[in-house]
Amino acid sequence: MCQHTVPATMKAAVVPEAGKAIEIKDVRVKRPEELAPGECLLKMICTGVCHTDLHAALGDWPVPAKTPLIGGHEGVGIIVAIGANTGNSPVKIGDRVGVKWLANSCLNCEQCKKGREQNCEHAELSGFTVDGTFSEYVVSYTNHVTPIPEALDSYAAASILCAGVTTYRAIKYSQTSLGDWIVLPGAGGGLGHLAVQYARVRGLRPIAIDSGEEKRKLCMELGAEAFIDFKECKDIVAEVKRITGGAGAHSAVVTTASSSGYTQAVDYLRPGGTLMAVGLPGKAGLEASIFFTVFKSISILGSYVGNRQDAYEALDIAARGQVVCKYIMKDLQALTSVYDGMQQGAVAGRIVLKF
Ligand code: 8ID
Ligand code: ZN
Repeated sequence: MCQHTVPATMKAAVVPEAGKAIEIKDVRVKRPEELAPGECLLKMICTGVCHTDLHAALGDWPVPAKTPLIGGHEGVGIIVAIGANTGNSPVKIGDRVGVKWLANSCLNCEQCKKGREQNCEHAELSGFTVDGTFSEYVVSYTNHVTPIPEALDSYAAASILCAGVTTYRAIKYSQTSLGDWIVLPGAGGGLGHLAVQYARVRGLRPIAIDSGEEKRKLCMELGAEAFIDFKECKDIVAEVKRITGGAGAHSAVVTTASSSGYTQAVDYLRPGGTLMAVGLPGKAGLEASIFFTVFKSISILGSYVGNRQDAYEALDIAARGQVVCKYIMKDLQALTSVYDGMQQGAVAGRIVLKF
């Protein structure tokens, strides 16, 4: 039973139609008695803002989001209700949990059983196919919400649920070993600044690529061994090779929202290197020389968020203080200006909205 009094309406940031201005308005809250089995209602504490939310609001991906849409998929809240007849819930009312991009999956298909829950054909995506975390209350799913470790405050935990999980998994599968060089285009952004830190936790040597003094300072403080300003450097390939003693890097994990972060990667990787695609420009192809991809035995891989276990592991590392999200806190009303800043590349680290 729900002890919390759930109000009739809540403030939410609504995208009325792809590409249209966001409206902050009152919308109806689903009643606890209307929750389906397996659903839970969260009273939100905060949510991070990911560049994916901006892609979704603009409609610039080949797969469209639902509209009207409440975006957001890096939120932390308290469970205030669970649908009647929910069997074997791993969480209970009062638990502090996170909502990640993968809101729900069937857990029974081949992809789910292989641990690639994010590729489940029945997957529901927070802030994309179902309403997300840019609202005071959120409906999510008991099987997929992520318990937040006690040692981690909610604001520090929020962006681990997407930016953290995603970079944690991408680096885990980047085919790198202790002491390897890893290039991180987009390192000053939300995903990138966590990638620098997860790379260090794994014993890698990060070369950060991004632009501007603020991002340089952030990346170097977080453990990058070198920083390349992509707007100033005339020859990024030569610079990566110089830093790595001539041979090039072992891996590149690209988290830029534009395709430009991808273009030099095959050229600055050493033979046997791995290009891990993470950033999601909607329309660009991957321009890689077939000849040198073969000749240098390059692996090109894609990495898409993470499963429930990745979320647990990424949060656990953060709870032990090894990875720290650098964020600025704002109100939900600031979302449009946050998107403007993101589009200009002016956000170093993350913005977290509090409720
Ligand atoms: O599962 C996934 N693969 C996943 C999960 C979450 C997010 C993918 N994403 C995608 C987002 O949809 C987006 O396309 O990753 C991308 C980055 O998300 P973000 O970190 O939330 O975006 P940001 O904070 O704006 O950071 C992007 C950084 O890239 C830099 C910018 O300056 C910014 O700091 N950048 C750009 I744009 N072009 C660059 C370039 N050519 C560049 N850095 C280096 N070289
Ligand atoms: Zn995201």
